[in-house]
Amino acid sequence: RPILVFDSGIGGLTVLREARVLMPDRRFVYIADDAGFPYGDWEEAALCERIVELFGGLIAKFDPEIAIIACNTASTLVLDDLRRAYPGVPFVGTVPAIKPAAERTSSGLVSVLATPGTVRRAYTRDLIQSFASQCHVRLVGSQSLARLAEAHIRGEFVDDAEIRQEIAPCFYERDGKRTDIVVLACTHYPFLANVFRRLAPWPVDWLDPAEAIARRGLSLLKVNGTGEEPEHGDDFAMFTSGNPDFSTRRLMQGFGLDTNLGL
Ligand code: DGN
Repeated sequence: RPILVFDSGIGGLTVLREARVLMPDRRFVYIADDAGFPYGDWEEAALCERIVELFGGLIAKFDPEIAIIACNTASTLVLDDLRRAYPGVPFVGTVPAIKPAAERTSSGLVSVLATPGTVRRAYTRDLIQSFASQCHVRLVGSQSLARLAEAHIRGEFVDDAEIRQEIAPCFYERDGKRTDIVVLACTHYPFLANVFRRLAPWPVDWLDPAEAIARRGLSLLKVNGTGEEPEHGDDFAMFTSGNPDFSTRRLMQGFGLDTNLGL
């Protein structure tokens, strides 16, 4: 039974990357809901309904051992509904790494860079209240960064000025102190981490939760380390709800992925 990794686009590949390192004996099925991309602008009830319905088909088709929702915008909204609808499947969510950021910050000034959807969620506010009440947390919702990350990974030109403008609100000062941690709270953003580092007005810790998510997945497996690795080529496949254009295909092929459109 495979491990299912789900995102609205290619962002979840940043989690898949870590998951494959930690679980080399497993087969992975990567699902990109390209037809629904971007998730940041969706109305909550409609997005919830879409994802729960999509999973009905995915579970019937793949019978996954576990499912990793490698998307903050989806996880902060639908995890409870998914668990209720499909109690036989262990779900791992990806939610903003606010708790680790609060534990790690020295200045007490943290930013959370996410999609507008994740920034709006009650779930995100609750995380701040529960785990970061002693810090100052600024939520920064970007309309365009997920799209820019997709363009960047396809090798298209991405304007530095546009990215600089999107990350600028993450950097702020108070009482002579300044932001020292920015949480990457959208799985697309680690693809741009080097660009962020280059354009940042001062160095900060860019917190990527991918490895922690993969570790959580590993902890949910019934049998760990069968000792048998799947044949190369059978170790993962990628499916999209959209219609991958040439460059997306090329990207998938670059990752050694099967561009099967059977959704
Ligand atoms: N990668 C997704 C996330 O982590 O929130 C969302 C990207 C998008 O659909 N805008």
